[in-house]
Amino acid sequence: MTKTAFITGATSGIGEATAYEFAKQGIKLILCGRRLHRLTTIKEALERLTDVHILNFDVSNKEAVKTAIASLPTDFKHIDILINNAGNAHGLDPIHNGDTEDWDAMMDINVKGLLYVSKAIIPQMTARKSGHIINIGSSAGKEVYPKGNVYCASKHAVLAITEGMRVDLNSYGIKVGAVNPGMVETEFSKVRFKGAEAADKVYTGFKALEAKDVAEVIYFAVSRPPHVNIADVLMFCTAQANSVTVNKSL
Ligand code: NDP
Ligand code: 8X3
Repeated sequence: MTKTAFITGATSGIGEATAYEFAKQGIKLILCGRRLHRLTTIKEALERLTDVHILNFDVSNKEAVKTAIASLPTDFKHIDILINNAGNAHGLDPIHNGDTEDWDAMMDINVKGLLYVSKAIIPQMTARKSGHIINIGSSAGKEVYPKGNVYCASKHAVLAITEGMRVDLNSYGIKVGAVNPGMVETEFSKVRFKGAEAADKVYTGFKALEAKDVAEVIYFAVSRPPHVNIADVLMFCTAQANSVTVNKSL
């Protein structure tokens, strides 16, 4: 039977690449994000491959999340796969200089947004005793690097929530896992540095992961047989060994 996937943050980077990867495999898609024009363009491109519905909302707005998910048409209401991907880093500052607006954005989007979306979708999975949730964490959820403070905290929270979900949803047969990439060349650094020049330098001198590399791992996880759950993946580009060790001489 054709499966339906709900992907947050599908307007760019890892979420968009995952939408393409899933579409190639004929998975029906519900694509979410705040930039409507991007959603529309991606829907037009992917509709040749699969059925696509778009939802334009901010994951950090609790009411908007509920309204958007309640508005799904009948043929998109049954969600088999949830990819909680929406999120970003905002700023890269030592803790004593951090901007509270950035802190709010990261906790509201990366942590609370993930919870709001999950809360709206999990009840149908528990009712059916099936489903698959993949949360996009980060290497920043496994270690803390200088100036990463609150972003790292938000991704540590994503990992704790993932483990909590896996435990609480265990008796319902729902698969829960996390995919945790290191540096991926997407719009991520443009958002982190608010479009400033520093963003251009982040991926120079080495070959970072591409969004597609992560999307392929996500598809691998969702395409395992029913008895297999990929619980946790940490992936780096070859040049990266951990958050602070990147070989730029390869
Ligand atoms: P991008 O900036 O390319 O994509 C971020 C996506 O999240 C966009 O589609 C954006 O859509 C969406 N988004 C951001 N804020 C909100 C919001 N408030 N409501 C709804 N959607 C939102 O970055 P990536 O693809 O790299 O990031 C995707 C995920 O991967 C994030 O969780 C990030 O933390 C994680 N990650 C990224 C790494 C990297 O190095 N790039 C490494 C490890 C993890 P829109 O603006 O249209 O709303
Ligand atoms: C993104 C990877 O190293 O910029 O989560 O935090 S990093």
